Amino acid sequence: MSDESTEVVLSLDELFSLSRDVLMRHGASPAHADAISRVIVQGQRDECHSHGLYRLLGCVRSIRSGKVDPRAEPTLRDLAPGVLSVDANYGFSLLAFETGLPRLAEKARSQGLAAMAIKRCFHFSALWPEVEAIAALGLVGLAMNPSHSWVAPEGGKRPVFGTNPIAFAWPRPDGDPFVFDFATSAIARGDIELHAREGKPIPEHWAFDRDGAPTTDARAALDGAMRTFGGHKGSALAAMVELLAGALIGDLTSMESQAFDAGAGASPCHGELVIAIDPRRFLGDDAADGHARAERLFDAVTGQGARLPSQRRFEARARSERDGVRIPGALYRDVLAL
Ligand code: NDP
Ligand code: PYC
Repeated sequence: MSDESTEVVLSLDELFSLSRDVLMRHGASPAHADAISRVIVQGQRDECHSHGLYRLLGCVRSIRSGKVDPRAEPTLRDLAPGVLSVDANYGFSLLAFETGLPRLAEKARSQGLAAMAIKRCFHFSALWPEVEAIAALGLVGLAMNPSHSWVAPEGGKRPVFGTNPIAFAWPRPDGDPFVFDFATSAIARGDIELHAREGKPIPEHWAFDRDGAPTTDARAALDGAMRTFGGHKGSALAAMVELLAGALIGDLTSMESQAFDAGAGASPCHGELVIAIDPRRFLGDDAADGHARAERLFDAVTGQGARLPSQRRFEARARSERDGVRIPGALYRDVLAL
């Protein structure tokens, strides 16, 4: 079906129920179905189309591949005063994140800074819901993970890195936090997939075809190599994510995750590194001053007409909470077929 132009409007509750029903029908435990559906609803609500309802298709494909355990229960381990790990036991990542978050926050409050290694998880989601959840607790959040080796290093043409997102959130005393969340590739792979689905060309700087030539054909890009954002800078950041959220935490790099998949077509399986920082431990009685300084910085950005990252999302959120979410007709039918 190609008529992505027709749309279906659903309330956030209707979307949550739809997602939950589909996941439970495919064998997900209620805990996984809830954790996944919460994030799928958040993605669609904030009009992050590559990481909203579209992801449900990948979740079901991953379950059908037999690689994921959709009922796995995460296990939490304290590794050091400021370090914990949550083993997803080959389930999806989101329940592992929810399981570890309270302990991560507790450690950050007592140590000033704490890190959580999520291990052996199937990962399909955007990271901003996680760093926003950390900021909602008054903490600074940072998260990153590898994916599959789809991205060529700057200067090369063969895939090595994942699309390796980095997300950051800074809590603000009033209103929404300062949040950014981006792939270290020129664009998330999910966006190229959506272009392929809709038969739309992509910008030439996003990817090479399998012969190493720049391409505007989304399918050729998916068969070839994606490019990093910002040339050598994105390339170095992508490598950092492989090291911090792969080698350092004892989990797979994107090349290893791709090999582990062995052509099954499941979501990438690897680890994730999540860091929480308590500003009060750094600033003590001067915490308000630190926040005031941050606000002056944000004012200097918005005061000249530039926007803060996530502002588009927060506006979309308000719209969706009021009017419901819009789902492309073809996507809606694909989901109903599940
Ligand atoms: P985008 O390039 O769409 O956006 C990146 C960030 O930049 C967002 O925070 C966005 O805010 C902000 N931004 C965009 N335009 C502007 C602007 N003009 N001024 C200021 N800020 C701006 O994201 P990507 O395609 O790189 O990634 C999309 C999603 O894919 C991410 O959420 C990421 O987590 C997810 N992803 C997940 C992976 C995984 O392995 N799980 C792998 C790769 C990506 P806003 O949203 O408000 O526009
Ligand atoms: O869009 O690049 C992506 C992606 C990879 C894993 C989940 N999303």
